[in-house]
Amino acid sequence: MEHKLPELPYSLDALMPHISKETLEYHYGKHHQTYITNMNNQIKGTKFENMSLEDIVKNASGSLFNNAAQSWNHTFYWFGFAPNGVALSKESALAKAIRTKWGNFEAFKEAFNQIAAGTFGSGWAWLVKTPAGELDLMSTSNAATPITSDNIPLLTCDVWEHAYYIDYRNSRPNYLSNFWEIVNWEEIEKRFAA
Ligand code: MN3
Repeated sequence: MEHKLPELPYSLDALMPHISKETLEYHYGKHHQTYITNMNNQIKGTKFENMSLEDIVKNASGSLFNNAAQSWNHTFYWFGFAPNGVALSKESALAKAIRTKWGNFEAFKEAFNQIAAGTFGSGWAWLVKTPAGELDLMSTSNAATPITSDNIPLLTCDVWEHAYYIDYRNSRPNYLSNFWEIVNWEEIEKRFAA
């Protein structure tokens, strides 16, 4: 089975000015595509050939794990965005869960930013739902992903330099402050309710 780069639900210039068209061209069109191409080459003729992407991530190791997990992580990242973002509905179950855990939305954002800024080198910051149904934050290194754990990912921020170097150079904090402007909370709420 050939895995394909998923079509984005918005155009390549739709996340401007927070993420440029050039970043999308490289990050989605080249980096994400390369992970998928590498994975497709690596699964040919192996037991992984007809597995879903999630099953490959959960069963592979080494280089195949890295390419498959990066394929999955990037799709999850892109689908968490909408042009100019969609606000979190204050009375939603997710908004209530955020207030239960962090007191208010600003404190949650601050805690998430700390996890994202504190991720050393390349990795991902995650808001997850734990098996107890509570919210938590995680940082993963390189390609590592919560879908190999019992936690259900809800929102992620790619903190590899390739995610922000074109737009923000070395300033991960500037990228993070713009990240919040494009989060599609309607989608994150759906993931929380699923
Ligand atoms: Mn990336």
